[in-house]
Amino acid sequence: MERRSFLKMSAALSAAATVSGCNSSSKDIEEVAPSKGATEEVMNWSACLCNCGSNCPLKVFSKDGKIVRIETDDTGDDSWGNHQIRACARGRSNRKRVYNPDRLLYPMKQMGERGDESTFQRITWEQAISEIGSQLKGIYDTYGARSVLRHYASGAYYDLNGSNAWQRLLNCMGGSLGYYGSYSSAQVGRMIPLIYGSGARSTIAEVQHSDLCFFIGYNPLEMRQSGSGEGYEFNYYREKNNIKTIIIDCRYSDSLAGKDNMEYHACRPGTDAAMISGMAYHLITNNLIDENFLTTKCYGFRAEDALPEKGLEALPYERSYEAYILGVGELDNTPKTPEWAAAICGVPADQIRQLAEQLAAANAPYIALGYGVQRQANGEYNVWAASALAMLVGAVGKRGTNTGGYMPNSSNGGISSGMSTVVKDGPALETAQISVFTWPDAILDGKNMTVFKDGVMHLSPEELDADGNGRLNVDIKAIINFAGNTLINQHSDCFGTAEILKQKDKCELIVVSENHMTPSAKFADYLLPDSTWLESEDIANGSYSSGSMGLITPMTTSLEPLGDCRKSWEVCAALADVMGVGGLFHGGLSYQETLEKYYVDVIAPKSTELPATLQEFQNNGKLFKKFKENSESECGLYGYVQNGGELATASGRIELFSHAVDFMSKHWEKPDYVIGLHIPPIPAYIVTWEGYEDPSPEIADMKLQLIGHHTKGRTHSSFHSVQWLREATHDAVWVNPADAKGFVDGDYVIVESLRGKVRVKAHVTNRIMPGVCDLAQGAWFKPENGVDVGGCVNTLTAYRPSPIAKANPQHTNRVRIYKA
Ligand SMILES: Nc1nc2c(c(=O)[nH]1)N[C@H]1C(S)=C(S)[C@@H](COP(=O)(O)OP(=O)(O)OC[C@H]3O[C@@H](n4cnc5c(=O)[nH]c(N)nc54)[C@H](O)[C@@H]3O)O[C@H]1N2
Ligand SMILES: Nc1nc2c(c(=O)[nH]1)N[C@H]1C(S)=C(S)[C@@H](COP(=O)(O)OP(=O)(O)OC[C@H]3O[C@@H](n4cnc5c(=O)[nH]c(N)nc54)[C@H](O)[C@@H]3O)O[C@H]1N2
Ligand SMILES: [Mo]
Repeated sequence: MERRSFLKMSAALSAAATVSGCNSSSKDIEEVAPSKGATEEVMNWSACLCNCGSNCPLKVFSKDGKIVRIETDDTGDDSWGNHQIRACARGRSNRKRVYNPDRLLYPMKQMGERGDESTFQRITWEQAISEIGSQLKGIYDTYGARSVLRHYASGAYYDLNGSNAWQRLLNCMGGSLGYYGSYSSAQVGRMIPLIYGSGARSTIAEVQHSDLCFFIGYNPLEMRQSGSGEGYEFNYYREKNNIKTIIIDCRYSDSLAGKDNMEYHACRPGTDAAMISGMAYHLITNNLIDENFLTTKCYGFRAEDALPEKGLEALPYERSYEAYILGVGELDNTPKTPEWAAAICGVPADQIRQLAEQLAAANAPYIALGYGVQRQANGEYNVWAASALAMLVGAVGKRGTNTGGYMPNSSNGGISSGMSTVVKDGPALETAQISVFTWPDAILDGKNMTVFKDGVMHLSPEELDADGNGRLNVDIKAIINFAGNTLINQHSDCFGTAEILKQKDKCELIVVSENHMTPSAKFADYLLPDSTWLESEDIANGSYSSGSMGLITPMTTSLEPLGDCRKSWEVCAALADVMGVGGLFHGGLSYQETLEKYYVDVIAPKSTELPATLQEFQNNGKLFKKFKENSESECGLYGYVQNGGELATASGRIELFSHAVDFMSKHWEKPDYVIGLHIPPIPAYIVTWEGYEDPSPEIADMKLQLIGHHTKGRTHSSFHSVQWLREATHDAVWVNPADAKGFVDGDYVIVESLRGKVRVKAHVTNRIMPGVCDLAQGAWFKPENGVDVGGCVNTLTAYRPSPIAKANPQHTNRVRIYKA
């Protein structure tokens, strides 16, 4: 598709142009969409590429180059396995998103202080490309690839365009500072390989063989909403097979609401490992454990002999998991009775016993942990504790089970997708990685970040001492932020992070590519207006959580990008030319040619049923859907448990005691905010800063624990500015009636933590347990006189990396609430 020239555009759109480069009126901006081509209504397949785990296909109907309406998938007969992938309210609101008044239309340069929207100045693409190109090249030349970060950002799940294009550009220059983990699942992603030797878990389809779903903070019906997502699939099997389901959550989630055969238990945030320890005590002392599984397949339940061939010394009983639970271990001498657990987690002791009994009685319990439970100050240990629960009852590697500490995944029809960012014949790539969450430290003092203090990984061997410690030695000097709001809104401590980003002598260059004027966009030095999904040609895959139904969508468009928006691939290709790596980046091919080649090389080979060329695939006008029947390979660790062999853990078995973690507990530095156990080598319950049990005087009047769940009204902060969705789901802090002191439902209140204050409406409801409150994450940070009137939960959250993964503890907060 031809992109119109800047001159032509600026003449046509001068009426709509504003200094800030986005429409100033509050009306939708369909009027700035150019009239073009077909006066007849046409339909193009496109997709909703937000990060909910399912790239739902969309039928985009347009006329005169403007979207007139959006429909969702209506192909197939809608029987199971041939079902329609119907988009949720967010997917259906995409017309509003494209024409939203805050849509960015022109490249802009910050002429004042970072964060100040009023001092952006509109510039040409030519200026943007030449200035960014020379500054970025200069940073590579002066500080090296390790000083450049392509920031974590999950806004657009394209195959070819988007983040892949940006990473490809950086890879042409020698790569960039890497990060491990994601804001979603950093703790679980770090822990599960330590426990199981791999990312072991089961697909959601495996629940069909289960007789008991035991979900800890797993909320599939709100966070997997697609018509072919894990939520739909779970509910299908749950209803079909009448599977008893138990959900442990501090919030009565939509996964529970109005369903039969469900049991709910309210557990305080960050205390699941205590509840599980109480269950473990009951299981052990009543001989309800799977002895054979624990002794043959697991390591560290009781004492272990030395394993010299693996370099492991003997494990004395007092270091074992059972000793910890019975109160005769090295960590403490408290038996973890259900009464002990109840006082911490809030689930009554007899309910804890009854939960243990139900689990032991089930044939194939499917235990799963939502990611919210690991987005805690002790997240790693909630993961490990939930895994321990599965081990105790032998609910691993048997049809119908999961591995406990992990959220289910999807087979996605057996077709995965996604463009490789590998550059053929490119330079060697930087290997060093920090945790996804610790980039502010790397801006302020990356040089002194270390393996043992900050969890730095993959330094070169000569940078490490004999123990394996070493320094990063470089500060971040440039940030590329494509399709992310984690610079401010989705990271912790918005006010604190803003102060770090404002220091231009620290990070010298911030480039943001966006569709909307988000809180993070305001911190750009250069703000690049991107075309939206519906204005782009690409291939969309089914993303990562679309259940058993695989999907490939030929994304075509009859729309021109609004204003002077440009697709990222073209921007990166132009930057590559300026930086002297154009040949490596594009090899002389246009975007269209690259997409055609990508289709032939990567997509077409996925199935003989796919047409040979992109053109045929697009002209067919059909989605490619492929349902995969569930098989034993979808059951996590089925091979190890049923057929034997060794896992890639230190002991070769599933670990209830980890020597690798024990090494960390001995060598890693303890941050000054840690108040409980620091990196114990078994799945113990850890008392944390700002957890239920934190006795610190500075939070003595902040009695309420605060979480921020993922709401149906947004995907993170994406869609926040879409008014339809703000009307459909109301943002408010959920408070139990027992905690609503001095205010009533609907009042404006101040929610205050040590980091700052947020002004929001209160929703007084029994759906949140007493002592806990919930402000759904993703609302946009909007400071006014030192108070965030936008209602962003991250104004309240802390930048305190978790113990092992050094990750985001954003559901661990203590606050007070009072009438505004
Ligand atoms: N509608 C919608 N869907 C989404 C997203 C979205 O923003 N909106 N985001 C997508 C992404 S990227 C991700 S990573 C996933 C996120 O999925 P999750 O991380 O699993 O979602 P959360 O809402 O953070 O947490 C899930 C549930 O855990 C509960 N919870 C929080 N802390 C605790 C705890 O300590 N113990 C227990 N037992 N329960 C707890 C919350 O009340 C919530 O109901 O969702 C994806 N899907
Ligand atoms: N307190 C708290 N904070 C959290 C969480 C939590 O549970 N609690 N959850 C965390 C999790 S799980 C995640 S995954 C992160 C998510 O954090 P992010 O990855 O920052 O996700 P979004 O907030 O959705 O921001 C995506 C941005 O991409 C933009 N975008 C969308 N499409 C395009 C495109 O085609 N081009 C360009 N250039 N831009 C586009 C959108 O406008 C949006 O501003 O948040 C984390 N933050
Ligand atoms: Mo996420």
